[in-house]
Amino acid sequence: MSSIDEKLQDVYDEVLRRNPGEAEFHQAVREVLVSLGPVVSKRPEYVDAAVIRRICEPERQIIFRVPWVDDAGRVQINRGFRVQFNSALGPFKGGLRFHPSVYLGIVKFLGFEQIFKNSLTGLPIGGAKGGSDFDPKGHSDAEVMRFCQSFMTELIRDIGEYTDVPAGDIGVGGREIGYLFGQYKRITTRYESGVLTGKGLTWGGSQVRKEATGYGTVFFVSEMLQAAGESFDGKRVVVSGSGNVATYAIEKVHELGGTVVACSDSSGYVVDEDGIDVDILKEVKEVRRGRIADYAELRGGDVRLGQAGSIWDVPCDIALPSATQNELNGADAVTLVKNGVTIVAEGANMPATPEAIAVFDEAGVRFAPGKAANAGGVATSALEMQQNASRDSWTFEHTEERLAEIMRSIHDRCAETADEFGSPGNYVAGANIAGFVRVADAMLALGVI
Ligand code: NDP
Ligand code: 2IT
Repeated sequence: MSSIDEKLQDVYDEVLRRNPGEAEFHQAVREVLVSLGPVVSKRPEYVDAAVIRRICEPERQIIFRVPWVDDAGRVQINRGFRVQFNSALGPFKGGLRFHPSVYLGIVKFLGFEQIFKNSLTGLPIGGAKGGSDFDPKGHSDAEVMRFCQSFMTELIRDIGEYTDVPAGDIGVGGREIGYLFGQYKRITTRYESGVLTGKGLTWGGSQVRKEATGYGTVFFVSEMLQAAGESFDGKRVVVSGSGNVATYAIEKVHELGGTVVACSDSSGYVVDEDGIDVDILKEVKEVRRGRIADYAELRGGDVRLGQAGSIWDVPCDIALPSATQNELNGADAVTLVKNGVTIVAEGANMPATPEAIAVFDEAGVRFAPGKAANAGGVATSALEMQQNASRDSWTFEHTEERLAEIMRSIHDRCAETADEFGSPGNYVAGANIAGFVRVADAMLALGVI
């Protein structure tokens, strides 16, 4: 794995010292610092004005108690977080994750990634992330509603259309955003649509936001293919996860002529050689809130349910890890390479470990990092904010075309920046540098704040 430039080593040491025990945050910072070596050689002012040190320290971190009453009348306590990382480019923007694994280190890694991702979109949005260790799985709608109302009752002090605009992430979809927005509206007595994105279409949401992250990831891969004179036609694709990002990535791969032969959840994976049936997947996941085994049962036929090994054992041309961080390790990467993978693009945030990325680099596999490949979700959130601000709503076709354009421009900017800084074909370097420079220049202009 590559190393950190000596001019930046003390920045990284300081991050380790100030944020003990936050392994995912360290990993995310390290990856960006490794890419910035060639930038600080050309632009020493980023080091002199402590821009990089400042970018590694969140502007504000909020941790709060979330008490709620379950269906049996017992009091439950969860912990809520919002890390407002950087607002040089616009109001803080980023999702909320509800999952039992959530702690400060996860929220910080996601918030840090969000700064550069949001910058890459070219839209005026800063970076943030939040969430809770609450697990919506296994709770009734009424419990989820009471939890969301309690969560918003605290979070409300720190968000707003011009300050911080949350959205969904793992465990937070349309249902949760609805309960959160309802409570915000009730307490403020204002219909301030622009305070949250990912809203339903009848109450301020945007067309294509639900589909945007998965579709955007596939548009990004389509650009990578086109750059090499290829297309999705006839490609065998594996997508991990079966949530929001995975479902719509599968849908778009099929529209573009590829076949997704496997997907998963935390209980296992399914292999469907005829192509995953997206209608059945939606029925299982969006309607029944079921497990991946239910897909195999509903679909019938030759669908294989994999519980041993991993989804990365399934041979494919293109892999789209779209579940969670560090779900694809070095050994998985070796298997994928042995089975002939040519492109890996991250639908999830940081799903490939540094060891896996090194294996792909070594083997000449084209690799797209999440902060570029999955930026379509937050980009369409910014389009939702535009529609809310102008009290307008656009058609599906127009919004999807805007998304496709944004993904094209992110792809091209990453490729051109990688060339400019001496790493042709390296989308990680291109994304980190292009994302960083836009934020860093804004921070220089705004002074030491
Ligand atoms: P969902 O909650 O809709 O789906 C998450 C999927 O990943 C589920 O299939 C889930 O399985 C699986 N998963 C989650 N945690 C784990 C785990 N610890 N181990 C194994 N499987 C796991 O979330 P999204 O689809 O929205 O998010 C997926 C990824 O994409 C995340 O990394 C997220 O940060 C990222 N992302 C999301 C965006 C969005 O707009 N929603 C935008 C950009 C990135 P199970 O149900 O069994 O837990
Ligand atoms: O990781 C992400 O980019 C998201 N979860 C979406 C954030 C957003 O504000 O739409």
